[in-house]
Amino acid sequence: MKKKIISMVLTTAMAAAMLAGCGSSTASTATTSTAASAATTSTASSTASKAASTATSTATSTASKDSSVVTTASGLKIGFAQVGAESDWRTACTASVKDTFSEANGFTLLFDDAQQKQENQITAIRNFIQQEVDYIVLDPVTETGWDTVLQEAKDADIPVIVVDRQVDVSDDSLYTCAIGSDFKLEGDKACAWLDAFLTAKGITDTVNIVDIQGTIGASAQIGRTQGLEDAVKAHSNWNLLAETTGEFTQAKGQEVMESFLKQYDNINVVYAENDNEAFGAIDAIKAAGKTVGSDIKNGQIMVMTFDSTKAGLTDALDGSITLDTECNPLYGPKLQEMIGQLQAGKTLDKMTYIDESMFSADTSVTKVTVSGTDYPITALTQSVIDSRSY
Ligand code: GYE
Repeated sequence: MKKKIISMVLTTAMAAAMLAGCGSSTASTATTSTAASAATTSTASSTASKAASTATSTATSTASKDSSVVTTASGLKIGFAQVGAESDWRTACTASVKDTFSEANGFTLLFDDAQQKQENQITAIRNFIQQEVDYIVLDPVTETGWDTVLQEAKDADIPVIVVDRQVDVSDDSLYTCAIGSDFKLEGDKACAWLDAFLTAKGITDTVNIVDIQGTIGASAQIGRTQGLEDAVKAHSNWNLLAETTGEFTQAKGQEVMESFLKQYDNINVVYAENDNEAFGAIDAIKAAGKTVGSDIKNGQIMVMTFDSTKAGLTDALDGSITLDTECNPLYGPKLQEMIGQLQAGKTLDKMTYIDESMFSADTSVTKVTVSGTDYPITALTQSVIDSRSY
């Protein structure tokens, strides 16, 4: 499935560095990005219903650099309902969670790979409830359809932490707290970059765009697609030719791109909603005898994408991908920190968004501005890629 073999197993030193980052502002070894950390947006507050009262763990509290209290919370049984193994991003996310909640760190982790099927995740959560886990961590395939099973978890008094993607439930007390990406912002930033890039290159003619969407109904798809659709509405020369899901996989991304290329001979920009779809799209473009790259005036097809895995950034360095908007999968240490805080009876923000960067080897745009905030574009070099752990 993967285009390139990349090391998903974190080295001991890297894992140690990540764990040492708990409670401080860095959970990633990447110099240009923080993983699950700094930028937090609070919409409401919550506490874990049973966390403080049933602290079966060895709750070792230490003061972190920013003087918040960090509890290691080892000794707990954690159920993790993972989406699947559809992408390099997902593999890195799984590795981060498994490394953090390892036996060596004193945890029992019940891990379930749902193969991108919500019904499998619902079954997994019911199994976690039966096994009386201390916490359920849910990375939901899609946003809707969680009310019943989350009510069951609540009735069993098991706190649920939603990670990466979000849930859309009628009663937000059905989960304790959430941490993830602001996917609409990712889409907005990518489109602000496209706007600035076209301006920098003096391109005012019609720009024909195709969108290879993620799994329909997943937060990552909803936000990224919405960002593009909003930008298309705001630009009279942006023409969205087609939108089709590539289900966040390389194989489906390739298939969708092949079909787009058969239907349209005027594609200028491919907006792939993750790296793996971009890899598939690049293969399809090359197989059709066309070239990928940023010179759209001269017939190249430009590929923009999301995730910024090492494999994605490697393609971005050679110009096959022109922009890669980061989405950071290293959630393990941050989840451990959050659980530790819940164990200590702390109140956590209901929603925490993580900070994310953007990467391009093309330096004609150095920053974009979205809703009054500036976001720098990191000029991609081999050392930027080498400094990343996924
Ligand atoms: O972009 C994609 C993965 O939910 C952010 O899911 C995640 C997305 C990520 O399959 O590669």
